[in-house]
Amino acid sequence: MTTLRLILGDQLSQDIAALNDYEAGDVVMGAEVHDEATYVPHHKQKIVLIFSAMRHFFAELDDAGFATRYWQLGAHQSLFEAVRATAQEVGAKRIILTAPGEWRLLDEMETWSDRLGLPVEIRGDDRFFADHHTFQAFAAKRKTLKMETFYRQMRQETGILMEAGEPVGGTWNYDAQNRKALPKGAVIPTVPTFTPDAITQEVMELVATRFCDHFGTLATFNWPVTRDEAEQALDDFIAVRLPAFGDYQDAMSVGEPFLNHSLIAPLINCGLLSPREVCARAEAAWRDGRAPINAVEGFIRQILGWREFIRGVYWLKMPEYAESNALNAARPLPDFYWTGRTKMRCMAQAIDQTRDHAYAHHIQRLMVTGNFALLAGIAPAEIEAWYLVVYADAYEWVELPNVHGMAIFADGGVFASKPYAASGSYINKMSNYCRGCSYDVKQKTGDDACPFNYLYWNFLISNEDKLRGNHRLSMIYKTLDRMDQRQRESIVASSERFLSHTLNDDLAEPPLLR
Ligand code: FAD
Ligand code: DLZ
Ligand code: SF4
Repeated sequence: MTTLRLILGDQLSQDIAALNDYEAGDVVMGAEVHDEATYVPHHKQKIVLIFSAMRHFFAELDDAGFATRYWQLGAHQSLFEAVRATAQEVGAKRIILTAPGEWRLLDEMETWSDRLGLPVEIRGDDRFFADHHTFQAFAAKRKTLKMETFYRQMRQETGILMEAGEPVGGTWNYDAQNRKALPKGAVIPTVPTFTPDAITQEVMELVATRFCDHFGTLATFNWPVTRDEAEQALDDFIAVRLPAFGDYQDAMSVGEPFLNHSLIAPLINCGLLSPREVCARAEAAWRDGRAPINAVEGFIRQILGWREFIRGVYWLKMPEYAESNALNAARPLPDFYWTGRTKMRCMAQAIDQTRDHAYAHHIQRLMVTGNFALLAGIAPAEIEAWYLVVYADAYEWVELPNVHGMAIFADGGVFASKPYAASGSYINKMSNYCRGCSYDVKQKTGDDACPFNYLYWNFLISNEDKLRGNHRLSMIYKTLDRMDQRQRESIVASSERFLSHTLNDDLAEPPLLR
């Protein structure tokens, strides 16, 4: 009996559940399809990464002795069509696949068995530490969902950074040691270079032609596309950037897109690296004395804690989750999110590097582009679509809760106890962006003032009915209450002027002249 085993573009691992019991006579299939490449117009680099990694992965499967059927772009419009054609071609009697990461695709795949007239087995994705049942059980016992509580449970369950049932070093969380700005003259570590081989070059030409209207630069493509390259990227991070990862996790610096970050999210998310091996490598670096505990714990918390927790929230709350709009935000996305042409230097820096590398680190996503969207009241669907398009690591299961819940508080606080709103002083403290900015971070209102300053207070004023009752904001509202009427009026007037006029006219020079 021939079994057809489907591997999706973000399931590129030989350990994937769908391959577990592969036997002679089975066929493993993959397909580059137009529908997946365009359900949002992904950044060009993301499509190159996925298609090139898929082509390399299927070549590795061939070498390892699997029987495969691989379809390059153009053969089939959708995954369903590709599966139907392959099932007919090989005479498949059943189909096995690993559950997709996104709700829309699982919803569709659940119709496949009826439409194909064949049994379709959808297996849980055991690349994650926690299955859906574990997260549901965690959530069922609690009124509020806290990442830290879940993270501690995961530490206990996995034994990662644990000794005799206790956290190593006697503390669960070293976050307080992870908030340094970059010192003047700091030497920025380099990231390795991955030169596109013939396969990647061919895919780059395909993407440049077929998806020429998608966002992003291709000339700067530097993502690993094979398991070997992904391992090199991980080795390099552990040796070079992990030791100071904790210290500078929240720092931002002009012209420095990567700092001490790992750049592995696109690789874990598409299957080239496994979260288990990444955590094991980081823990080993601490145990061997090659990296301090604040770096290693901080890094492992992102993967074992945040990444698992965010996925748990997604599957717990979808599909209704995406529909909420707790702050009734409705403003269209400003054009400068695509062009980078704004005088706000922090925004221009984050957007320019996003265009050039399909990458921005967490604090840029949360406290710069996300914070601006929150303060300006950008409609959830518009800003979420942007995040899903522009990053090489973007898949809805991880993008949506991070944007909808963490950055713009559109879920009303499913897991964030208050909105991550901040004025320009936070960005000034954590970066050197403000020094060369056209706006003055010290001024609170007026045309020259940093827009984040007045928009921050305007946000609190305009959402007062929804936020004043939040006990974590009580001090802030007390400060607001102490402001005199003129100050409040000036904040509102500056905000109205900026949001209705300057927002779309505030054009800086084109990126090349900046
Ligand atoms: P590092 O800073 O080196 O962190 C290590 C790893 O921890 C990451 O590779 C990632 O796997 C994991 N991680 C860290 N924070 C989170 C988090 N909040 N949620 C899930 N995993 C996390 N991450 C994505 O993978 N895809 C997304 O589409 C995505 N969208 C985001 C949108 C917003 C508004 C915010 C605030 C965060 C988003 N993140 C997303 C989380 C995080 O910003 C990225 O994982 C990280 O910037 C990727 O860069 P890195 O690999 O260098 O991470
Ligand atoms: C992201 C992506 C892209 C761009 N293209 C494909 C593709 O052609 N074929 C495929 O199997 N997968 C692709 N993917 C990844 C899927 O979109 C991903 O599996 C779903 O979004 C679920 O996470
Ligand atoms: Fe951003 Fe304001 Fe600083 Fe300019 S002054 S870089 S707009 S925070």
